[in-house]
Amino acid sequence: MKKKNISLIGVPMDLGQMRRGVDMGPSAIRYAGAIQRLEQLGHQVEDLGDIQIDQAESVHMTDTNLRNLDAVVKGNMELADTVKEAKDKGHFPLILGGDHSIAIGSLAGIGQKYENLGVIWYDAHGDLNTGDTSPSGNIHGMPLAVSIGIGHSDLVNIHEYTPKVKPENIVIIGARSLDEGERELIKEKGIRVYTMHEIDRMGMTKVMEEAIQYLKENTDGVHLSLDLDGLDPSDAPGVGTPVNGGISYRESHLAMEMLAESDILTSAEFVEVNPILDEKNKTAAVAVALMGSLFGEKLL
Ligand code: B3U
Ligand code: MN
Ligand code: MN
Repeated sequence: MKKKNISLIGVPMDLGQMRRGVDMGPSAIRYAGAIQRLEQLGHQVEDLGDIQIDQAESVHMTDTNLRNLDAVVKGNMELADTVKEAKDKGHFPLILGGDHSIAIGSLAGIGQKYENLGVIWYDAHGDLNTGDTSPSGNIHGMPLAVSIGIGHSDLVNIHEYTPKVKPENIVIIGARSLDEGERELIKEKGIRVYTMHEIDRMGMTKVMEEAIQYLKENTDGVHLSLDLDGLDPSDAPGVGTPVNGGISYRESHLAMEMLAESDILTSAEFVEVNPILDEKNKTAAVAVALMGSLFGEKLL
């Protein structure tokens, strides 16, 4: 793969859900050796530090079904600015979460640079809820809906354009927990989804071959949004909403290696690492190992 100028951006966001600790994700991933791993592969890494996020204790609830809406909007606006600046320099933004609500800012910053941005959403969940369909009010269950232009206007209109990505340019991989409203949206918008059923049936090789070929033919840049809960909880226990029956560590490495080979990615994020729920920083270490494969590490 081509050597990249990577801009690393930490987002200690925990306001998109209710469990504390996911705000420590960026430092856990740095501690697990992310920067060294990328530099060893020959990439240039510029660590931009962390985006400022309000402390949960000082955030006041507004009168909506969206928990911590204003503070989530604020953090994502700053993230979108930083991501956009990195893209303007021709860098590869690599964003470390934080809960998955940060994908709203990531995609807002990236989306305006492409006519046809593609997105790989590697996740146990669809993250396609709105304030009306959400069972929890947690914004980390909404970022994909927001990015296709559906949801609260304060979220949808960050950087004053919408949608950030077209539904037909999205590929969801690893889904096994979808709410009713999410299923309806997937059908209505024709979003491509490889659930665990397809992964079991076709194998990860075929899934990734199809996904990569589709995105190569139809998009002009691809963002990987990797939620660690896409992996099985036995491999990635440090996440807020684990769902059994997930993608294995090995299948995930294969997926990352195939993405590296294709060299289609133009940005990526790793989210939902929660060190408080983890076993000795195992999940952050998994994230870094997967980053290695994603950025061109080979066994031989
Ligand atoms: N779909 C549920 C649960 C959930 C979504 N994303 C995560 N959990 N990590 C919701 O609350 O929207
Ligand atoms: Mn998610
Ligand atoms: Mn998830």
